[in-house]
Amino acid sequence: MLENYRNLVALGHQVYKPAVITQLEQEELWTRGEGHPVGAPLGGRRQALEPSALCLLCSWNSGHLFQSGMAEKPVDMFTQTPNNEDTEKESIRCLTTLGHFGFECLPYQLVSKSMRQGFSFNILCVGETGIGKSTLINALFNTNLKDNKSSHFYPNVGLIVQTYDLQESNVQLKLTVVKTVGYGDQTNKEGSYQPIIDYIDAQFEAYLQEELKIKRSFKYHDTRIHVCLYFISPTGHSLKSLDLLTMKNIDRKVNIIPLIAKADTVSKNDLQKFKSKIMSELISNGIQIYQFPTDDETIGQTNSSMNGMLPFAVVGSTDEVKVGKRMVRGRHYPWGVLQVENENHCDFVKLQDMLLCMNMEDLKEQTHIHLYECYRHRKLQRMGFTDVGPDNQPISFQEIYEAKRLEFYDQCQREEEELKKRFMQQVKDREIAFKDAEKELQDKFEHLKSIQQEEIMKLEEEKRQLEEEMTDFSKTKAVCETLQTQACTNIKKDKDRKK
Ligand SMILES: Nc1nc2c(ncn2[C@@H]2O[C@H](COP(=O)(O)OP(=O)(O)OP(=O)(O)O)[C@@H](O)[C@H]2O)c(=O)[nH]1
Ligand SMILES: [Mg+2]
Repeated sequence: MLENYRNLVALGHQVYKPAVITQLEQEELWTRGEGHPVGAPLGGRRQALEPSALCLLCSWNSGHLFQSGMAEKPVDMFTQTPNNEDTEKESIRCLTTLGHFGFECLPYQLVSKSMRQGFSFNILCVGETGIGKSTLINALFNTNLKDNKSSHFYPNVGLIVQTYDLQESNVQLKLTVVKTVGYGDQTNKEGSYQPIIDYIDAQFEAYLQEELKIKRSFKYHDTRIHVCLYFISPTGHSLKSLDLLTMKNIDRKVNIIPLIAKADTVSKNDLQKFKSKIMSELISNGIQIYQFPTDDETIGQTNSSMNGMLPFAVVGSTDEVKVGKRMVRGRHYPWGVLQVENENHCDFVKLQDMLLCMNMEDLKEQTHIHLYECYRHRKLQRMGFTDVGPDNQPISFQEIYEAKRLEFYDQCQREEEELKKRFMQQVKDREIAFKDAEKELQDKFEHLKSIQQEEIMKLEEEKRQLEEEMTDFSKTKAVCETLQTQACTNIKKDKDRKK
């Protein structure tokens, strides 16, 4: 990748000449005339060229770019080469080329573009509360980023995201620092790594969504995590189960650089043993940590030796301490001064060099081409996208879209049929249930009706009997009344007679 900073830097101090120039030099075709340098870019990096030489170069470029026959017979647009052989011999001067030509200057265009745009870098710091995360970041970037101390009483692990615009010389850096809060403070640490995973995935997802947008923003701030500095407690024993669990769960999502924090609290001998123990534990648990790339000629050897020194034992400090006549970054103890930037005292400088000076671009590249790619691959596959069809032949996005549309249409049809069937069945079941209920009600009605009929008949019988009784009673009453009247009449007659 041309944007690779290492390439740019490497090209910045390694000057290769295109083969054609070397050939031209050998053939001593260069002539020195009165012409001035033409189109010298980048602050004079390009040295004075003869017009005819430039013209030849132009022709050579044209021949390669457009496949024209011009290369065979270069046209000198600037000077006329004298025909007289003697004059030519006299005027021919051998020049060594001193600078860059044509496309060789491409990296400088990229450098100036990158300088204009600035760089961005995103760091995740995972470590227990108060382990020295903020101090180390401040020391690494030689700044004082505002940060508050966290409490040890958070119920869950959280993350704090802070973005800073830094400038060193004329290089601008947008630095995003994500730090854990409350990490390792809970009694139940089982899900402590989950917020970290969620955050990393969310940044991948945001990038993917931006990539899939029709109208993408070219000023998008990429927040994907480029490196995770994992702060290991300086116990001198071994990794804690939380360290293993977290690293195991995030190692396929982020470049992990393990650090032994507050390494000044461990003795030199213990530190060496601790480092070996940590590495063997990481290997036996199948945890992948970031390896500095060794395939680059310029930095491969240094990176390879640094890989053997992981995990870096770091000491952080924001204090300046006087050592002799110099002020150095360090920590002052009753027994002396620990110099943070002294390689005999700790691995701070190694970390700074590896992280910022030599491998920042590789970390970003690994994040983009491996870690993000894995996320993207899984996500798109889960969404049903694929690069090859069922017959293992390459398949276009359009074809996948069509196939998906048809599949979706079929699925909708199937589901509609299924729903219809289910609905009909439910209607039938309900109908049967209603009919059963209706029949039951009808039977009940008939039963009640018959009971009622019987009751009516009984009551009518009783009424008839009562009416008979009433009739009898009336008759008896009438007889009684008649008899009573007769008796009264007789008594009255007797009385009258007696008188
Ligand atoms: N001995 C020693 N102390 C350190 C080191 N780095 C930081 N400290 C001290 O440890 C304390 C906590 O440091 P911080 O950098 O605030 O730790 P932190 O991890 O950011 O803490 P939180 O953000 O609150 O979780 C401070 O008093 C630092 O001076 C170190 O390398 N060695
Ligand atoms: Mg802090």
